[in-house]
Amino acid sequence: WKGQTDAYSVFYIGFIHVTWKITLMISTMNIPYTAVIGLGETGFSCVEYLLSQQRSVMVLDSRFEPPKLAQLKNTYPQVPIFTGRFSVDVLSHAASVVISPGVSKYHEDIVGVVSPDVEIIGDVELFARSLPKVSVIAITGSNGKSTVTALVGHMARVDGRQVAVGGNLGTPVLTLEHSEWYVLELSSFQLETTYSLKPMVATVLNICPDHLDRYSNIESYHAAKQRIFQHCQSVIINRDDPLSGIGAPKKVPVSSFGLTPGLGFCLRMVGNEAWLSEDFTPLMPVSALKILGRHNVANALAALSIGRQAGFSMEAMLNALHTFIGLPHRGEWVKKQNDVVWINDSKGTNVGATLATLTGVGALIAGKWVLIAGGMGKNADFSPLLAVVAEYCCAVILIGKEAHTLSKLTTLLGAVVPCQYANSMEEAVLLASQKAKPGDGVLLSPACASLDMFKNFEERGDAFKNACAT
Ligand code: UMA
Ligand code: ADP
Repeated sequence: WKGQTDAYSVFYIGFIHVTWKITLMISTMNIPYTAVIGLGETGFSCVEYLLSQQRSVMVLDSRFEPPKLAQLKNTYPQVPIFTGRFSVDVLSHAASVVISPGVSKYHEDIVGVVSPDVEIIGDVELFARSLPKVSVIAITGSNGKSTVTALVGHMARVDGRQVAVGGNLGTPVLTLEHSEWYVLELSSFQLETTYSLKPMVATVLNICPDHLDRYSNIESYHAAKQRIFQHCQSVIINRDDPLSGIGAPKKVPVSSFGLTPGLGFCLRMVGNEAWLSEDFTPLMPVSALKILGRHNVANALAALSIGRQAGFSMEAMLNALHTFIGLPHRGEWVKKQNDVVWINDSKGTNVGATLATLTGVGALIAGKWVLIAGGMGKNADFSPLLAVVAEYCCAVILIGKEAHTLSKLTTLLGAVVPCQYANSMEEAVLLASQKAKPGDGVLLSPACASLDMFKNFEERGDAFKNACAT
C-alpha cells in the first residue's frame, strides 16, 4: 500500500508539475487555446477538427484511461492531455471550451472554473459554424431517433441525394463526409451545447422520462430536446405525443404524423388492412414494412413526414420503406424455434422503449412474452411497466445492477408476474427458454442502460444473440 501511495504521489507531483509548466508557458507566450473536455469519439473528432483549423488544443478527461488516449498520443503527440480529473489550471485559462456529450457543462468541476465570458460548446455547434449553408435534417426524441434517422438517410439515398448520416447514431458529426445533405440524430446532451444549427427540418419524435441521473427532472431533459427547434425552418410533430411540438416556433411550416386517421401522415383502413396514408390517400399496407411492431409504424410515418418536408419523391420514399430492414438491437428478429419467437431489443434502454416494444410486438405471437430486463436504471420510475407486463408477459428474468442492488424492478414486477434473477445473459436465456411454451416469445428489452454488465447495448444484444445460438 505504501509503495502504491508513493507511486501515486510521484505521479501526482509529476502531473502538477506538467500542468504548472504548461500553464506558465501559455501565460508567458499568451497563446489562446481551446480546452477539449472528453477523449471519447466526440472529443477526438473535435481535436482533429480544431487542429485542422490551426487552433491550439489541450485535452482533459476525468477518466485515467479514456478510450482515445493511445490514438491521440500516437497521432498528435504535440497535444497536451490531462487525465484523471479536470485540471483547474487548464480550464481556467482556456480561451474556449468544447465539451463532449457525456459530460454535463454543469459538472461541479467545470461550473465556476471556466471563466463566465468563455463559451462552452459541443461538436454539433462546431459543425454548424463550419457548414452554415448545408441542408440539415435534425432528429431527436426519447425513442426511435436512430431508426428514423437511418430510415430518412435511406430514403435520401434512394432519392439520389448525396447524404451523410450520423450524430448520436454513432459517427460524430465532425467526421462525416462532406455532403449536400446531413441527417443527424441529436441527443439532449448534444443539444445542450448547440446554439446556431439551422435545421431545414427538425423534430422531437416523442418524450418519455430518460437520463434522470443527469437531469433533475423530465422538464429539464425536455427543455434540452426542444433546443432542436431554435432557428429551424420547418417542424414535424407527432400527433400522438402532446409533448412533441412544445417549443416549436410559431412562424414555420408544421406537418404532423400519427397512428390514427388524420391530416398529414397517418394510418387508414383499406378493407381489413391498415395502410400508411397521406391525408386521405393510402400509400402502402403496414404488412409490407419489414420493421416489426406498431412503434415502428410510427417511425415509418415520421420518416415519411420528414422526407415529404425535405422534398424527397414519394416513389423513392416508398421504395425505401419496402427495403428498410431496421437496425440491429431494435426489435431485431433473432429466431423462431420450437414455436417460440426470440427478439433482441437491447436498445430498449428506458421504460418508454420497453413499453412501446412490448405493446408494439404484442400481436406477433399467440401466447405471452418472457421479458428479460434490468441493467442500470438511470433513476427511472419503473411503475409504468406494471400494467403492460401484467397484460403481455408470463414471466420476467432480471439481470444487472437494477435487479440485484436497487431491486426496484423486482419488488414492483414480482407482484404481477413470476420474476427470477440471472447472473449472466447466458443464464437469463437458459431460464427464459425453460419458461417459454410453444406460442410464446422471449424478448430482451431491458428498460435500462447496459453499462453495469456490458460495454454498450450492442455488446449486450450480441451476448443475447450468442446465447440464443447455443
Ligand atoms: N466520460 C467521463 N469523463 C470524461 C468524458 C466522458 O467519465 O471526461 C464518460 C461519460 O460520462 C460517458 C462516457 O464517458 O459515460 C462516454 O462519453 P463521451 O462524451 O466521451 O462519449 P463519446 O464516445 O464521444 O460518444 C458520444 C455519445 N455518447 C454519449 O452521449 C454518452 C454517443 O452516443 C454518440 O454515438 C457519439 O458521441 C457520437 O456522436 C451514445 C449514447 O449512449 C450511443 N448516447 C446517449 C443515448 O443515446 O441515450 C445520449
Ligand atoms: P433511440 O436512438 O432514440 O434510442 P432507436 O431507434 O435506437 O431509438 O430505438 C431504441 C428503442 O426504442 C427500440 O429498441 C425500441 O425499444 C424503442 N422504440 C423505437 N421506436 C420507438 C417509438 N417510435 N416509440 C417508442 N419507443 C420506440
